[in-house]
Amino acid sequence: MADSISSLFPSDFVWGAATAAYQIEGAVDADGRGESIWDRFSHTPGRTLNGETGDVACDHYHRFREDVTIMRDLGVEAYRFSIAWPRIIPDGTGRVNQAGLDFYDRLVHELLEAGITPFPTLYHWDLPQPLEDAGGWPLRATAHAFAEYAAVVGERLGDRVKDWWTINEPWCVAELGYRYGDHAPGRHDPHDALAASHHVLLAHGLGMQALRAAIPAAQVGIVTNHDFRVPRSDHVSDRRASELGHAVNSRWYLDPIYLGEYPELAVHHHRWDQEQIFPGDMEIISSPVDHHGINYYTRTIERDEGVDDLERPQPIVEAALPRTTMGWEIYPDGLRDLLVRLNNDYNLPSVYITENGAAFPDEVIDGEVHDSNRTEFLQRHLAAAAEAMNAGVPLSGYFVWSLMDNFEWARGYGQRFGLVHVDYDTQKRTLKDSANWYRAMLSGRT
Ligand code: IFM
Repeated sequence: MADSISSLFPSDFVWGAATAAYQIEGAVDADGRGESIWDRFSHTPGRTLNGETGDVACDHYHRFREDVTIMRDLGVEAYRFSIAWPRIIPDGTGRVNQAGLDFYDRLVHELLEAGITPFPTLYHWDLPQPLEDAGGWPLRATAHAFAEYAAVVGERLGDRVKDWWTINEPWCVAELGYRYGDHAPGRHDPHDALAASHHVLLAHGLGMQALRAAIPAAQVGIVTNHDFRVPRSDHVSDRRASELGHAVNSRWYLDPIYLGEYPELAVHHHRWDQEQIFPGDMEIISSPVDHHGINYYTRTIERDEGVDDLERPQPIVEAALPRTTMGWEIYPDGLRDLLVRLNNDYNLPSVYITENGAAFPDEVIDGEVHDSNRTEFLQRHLAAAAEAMNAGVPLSGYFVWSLMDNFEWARGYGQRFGLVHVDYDTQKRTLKDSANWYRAMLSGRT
């Protein structure tokens, strides 16, 4: 089975693993790092499970060499990690902290020595707290601060790093951070969420310009998250609800990038007056990306709550699929259908699946972790990805989320997504069976 999955993909397909800075690095006070919104949020009582924080996490800041060695031994070819803005520019703008840059320099060096291609993300949610104090993402100036930060990082690492992601999951930044308050900075303001979403997209566009100015050969793109929307029934009102969900969750970010405008359906739904859009913004946001990262975990079944159940036909989808410990249904077909739909709608550039994986209640027993559920999850999603590729989606690579267990944001350390188990008391890394499967699959490639 291991090598039959890899044989579904071409020989130049990129096989990777992914993490993010605040979820693994720890060392929040090391070498001049500034405070981020996640430091402030996780230290605020009641915000995260059991008050857990990323203060230590996987201590990757000090153990990155061991972690790169693990990746090399697994045969991982590419590593998607994120750079912590507060390590580089602790106040968000202005003074550059060379020691922060030095850390990523060492990491990139180690990766390249191991034959692993770095695919860094500039923003995976750890906004410098001083920028939030000044207004955060609802403020236009934050997008310009991001471009300044992108230029600094590009100039330092661009001689060795060619593949870049600007922003991870803009929906989460704007909606979880500013509308629902589940994530840092924990605000609840629909108006701010809309402003944040526009400024995050603007930051992406300005960040691309900055990276390209610093690195002529840069390949730059954005990473968006999508739960595949499925109508509960074939009833017209459910299908409408599903389209609205898709417009709010996915088109809100993809239409501006590929079509240069926000989707009217969702603009109307949000009653957004678009006052934050300045002349020229949409041209900046829609300047062509070199590649696109898609994060996929599950589906959402949409229904129109306004219609009496008795009026509708029977559901055409079963809602009782097995779930991960996140409570997310396991629905591999959604990955195929999502990729095919997005490619039809936008004629996508080179696509990477930049996150896909599952949290399960793993246990170390006699030094081993028997997570056949995770292996099966990955196999089924890879098979679905191959189907999408065969249907014409220009798929270039796949990154498992995640290389190792880590801090799952407001859900703390209870959710284990890793190929590698982390004992948070001892920092011992243990390869799970899924990691051994991934290695066997990669070694069987032709
Ligand atoms: O852990 C997160 C990651 O930071 C962003 N995408 C989803 C993952 C699982 O929730």
